Amino acid sequence: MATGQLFSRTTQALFYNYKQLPIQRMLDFDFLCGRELPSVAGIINPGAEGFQKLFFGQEEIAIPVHSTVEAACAAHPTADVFINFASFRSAAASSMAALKQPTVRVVAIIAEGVVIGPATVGGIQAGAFKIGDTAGTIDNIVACKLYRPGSVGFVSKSGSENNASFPMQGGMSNELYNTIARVTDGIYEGIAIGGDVFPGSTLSDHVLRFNNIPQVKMIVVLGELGGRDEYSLVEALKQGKVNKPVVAWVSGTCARLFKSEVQFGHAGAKSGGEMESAQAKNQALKDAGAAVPTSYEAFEIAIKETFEKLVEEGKISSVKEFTPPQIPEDLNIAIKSGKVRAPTHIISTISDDRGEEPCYAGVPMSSIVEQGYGVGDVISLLWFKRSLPRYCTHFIEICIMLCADHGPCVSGAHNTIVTARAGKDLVSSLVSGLLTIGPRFGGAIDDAARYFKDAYDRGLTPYEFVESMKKKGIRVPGIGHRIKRGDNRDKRVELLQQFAHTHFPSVKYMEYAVQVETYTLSKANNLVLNVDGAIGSLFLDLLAGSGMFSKQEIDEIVGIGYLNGLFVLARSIGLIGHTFDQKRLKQPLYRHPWEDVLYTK
Ligand code: Q5B
Repeated sequence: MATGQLFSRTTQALFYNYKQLPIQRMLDFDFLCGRELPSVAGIINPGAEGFQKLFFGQEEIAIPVHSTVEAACAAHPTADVFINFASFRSAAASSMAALKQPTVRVVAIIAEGVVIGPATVGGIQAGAFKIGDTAGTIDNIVACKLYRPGSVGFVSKSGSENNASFPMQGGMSNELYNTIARVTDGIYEGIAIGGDVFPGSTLSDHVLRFNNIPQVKMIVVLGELGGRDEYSLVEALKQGKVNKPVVAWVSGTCARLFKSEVQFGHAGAKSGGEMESAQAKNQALKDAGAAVPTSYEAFEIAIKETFEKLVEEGKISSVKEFTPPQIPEDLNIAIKSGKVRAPTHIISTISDDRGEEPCYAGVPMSSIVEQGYGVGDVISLLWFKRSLPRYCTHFIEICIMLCADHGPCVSGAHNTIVTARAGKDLVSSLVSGLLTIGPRFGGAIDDAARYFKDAYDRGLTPYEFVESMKKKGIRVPGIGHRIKRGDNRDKRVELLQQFAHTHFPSVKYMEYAVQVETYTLSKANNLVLNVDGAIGSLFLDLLAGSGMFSKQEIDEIVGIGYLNGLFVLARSIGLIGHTFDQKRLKQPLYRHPWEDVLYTK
């Protein structure tokens, strides 16, 4: 790299703090310039490791993420620029860590308010390398022809993109990039040193650097009131250290219109004493040989005249122009602006969390709370996509309460207990219990509803129904229990039946199930209507009697099999309880006793 050059087309940076947008803008700039190597080699995101996906043109690339500055520098020894997007709180520590690395040559600190060094928007070498958000949008970069090098070295104090508190300086780098592109062949390199009190580099540092870069034919300087930085440039000019034409302007001449000292946008930009005024500094630069206009408005003309003179003198030959490639637009932005349409990959009809508050089947959360909805209402919205009458949602809640647990000895609880005692977490313990729910245990509700409905709707007598099932070798779902008997009925079944008798308009399916039970009990004392059979038959009555479902919808609900969901949901409550119970009791690993196993050949 030539003396004075900070960057080249192969420069790579380490980027501190994961900021998707500025990194993507750097990569978009790379693509625009036709760089082959992405300018960001690695990202440092304290505490995180892995990769971040970003676009390089149309392709996605994975940029490595490191948790420390040291690890990033070790992994990318040729990345010699450190771009620090840390907050002002952590900017100092991370910058110091970078400065200690032998591989790091340039540190750009974006944070404002650190006083020493930072508050720069960055810098750019046209056609080669760009720091973060420098020069704004791709449209602006193209308009300013920053995708290919020109002949102007530009250094400013300000880099602020949109500094509302100091409109004279707000976005000044961008404005000057535009101005320079309009009246010259464009920027070779542009640097904003930052507006804090003690910048990491000075205006004259960069002017002297530009003086050594052969491609830079003229230098444009934009200073600002406050501080004495411009005087080191005055000295350099007086000592003849700069032999390229310098066009300079120190902004902030309006400060004299204010009666008291004024703090402009940057920490360093306050009017201070006479020496630090914009007028004094402009005069000193002029006296030292810089072209200094009489006002900011005349700055553009001064730049133009200086450039045209260099062209006349044959010191600038015409730039090789090329049309930069189009940066593919991000899909989300294109969709938002209505330019493209894209198919969705998921359809959802039950809930929506995009608005001000989440909605269940169109009912906002606030209504659910304010109108005193219960779990049954939420189930009716999310499962059945409608608000069911109160007796229906009450029935659902009773099902949930009655099926929440049935002691530690049933399949599900047993599995959960064994799993919890094996030291597994809540979800594993819960899931191992839930996995036992099926045709024999708790998961017979849907089949009970299917078979009872089919038999009843076809007008089969209980005898015909049970015997036809026997012929097919199928146990009647909803009938039979391991411990309940004809003379020891399941209380849960009785409670559900009582509720339905009181509140349901019709209980025809339940009555049919009871007739089936009467027949099966005549065969064996354990063949009672069990809790699955009671819920299955009663839910058929709810669906048919509530007037809220069409015949087709009822068939769909029974066909898909919604109703086992009631047992799964309910029993999760108990299984979670069993997990906590075992953990609370600090129960050791479960081992089944040998005595309880029949060992046989
Ligand atoms: N037999 C539940 O059987 C059980 C028959 C049948 C015709 C039937 C059995 C069954 C259908 C599925 C069902 C839900 C496996 C049950 C639940 C939740 C729970 C659990 C809890 C809780 C029980 C003896 C003789 C044999 C069989 C015949 C039995 N069931 N015939 N239709 N349905 N039911 N499940 O006691 O001639 O000797 O060969 O599969 O509805 O899971 O509390 O524990 O809240 O946690 O083991 O309530 O009924 O009887 O298999 O020895 O059979 O009866 O064919 O006849 P058992 P087995 P045979 S509620």
